[in-house]
Amino acid sequence: MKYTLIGSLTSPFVRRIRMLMETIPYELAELNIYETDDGIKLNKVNPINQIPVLVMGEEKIWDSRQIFYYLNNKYKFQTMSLEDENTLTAIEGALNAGISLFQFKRSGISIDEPYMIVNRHKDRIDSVLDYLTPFTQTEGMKNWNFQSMTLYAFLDWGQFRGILNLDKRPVYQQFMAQHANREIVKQTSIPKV
Ligand SMILES: N[C@@H](CCC(=O)N[C@@H](CS)C(=O)NCC(=O)O)C(=O)O
Repeated sequence: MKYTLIGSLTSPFVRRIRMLMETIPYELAELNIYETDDGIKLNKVNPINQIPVLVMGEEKIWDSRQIFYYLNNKYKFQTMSLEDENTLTAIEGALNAGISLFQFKRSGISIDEPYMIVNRHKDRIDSVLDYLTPFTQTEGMKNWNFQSMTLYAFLDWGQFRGILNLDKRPVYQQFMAQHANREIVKQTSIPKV
């Protein structure tokens, strides 16, 4: 099967799929949706206009969690308990909140003002980080699976975009340090320019 992954080098949703596909050959079709008109091109392959998109011949998958289920079913990376599904949903909730905050910033809307929507997103991120601290301290530290890939992609991107400050969250700093030297983490690192 020939895979093309449409995505950017900064997107955390794309990065978790690149990490998942460490041992699967694919071509990365790079887009820059925020700084160029690549979003217009993306519309033609994904009406939701979001990345990643996995293309397999005529078939496409428009959502990173769907891509995970498809590939996991085929390559049997890991089993998923209900608890694992909830962990993934929690991290994605925080990640979506972070992306909204980033989009506010890019739209010139201050995220330092006490707007209700801004506070909802910030509170969600804090709530998820509080909830996931025991997971991060134990399983997250030990296992490199789709949950930890997603968490790593979120934390790294959140700091890169100035959305997250982990100074008061040593467990998350340890988690980052624990996985930072993995080859795939280094290969998919966010370009700093
Ligand atoms: N549920 C989607 C979310 C993907 C997503 O939010 N991607 C961001 C980039 S990190 C995006 O394409 N944003 C552009 C937009 O929403 O306009 C998934 O898991 O694939």
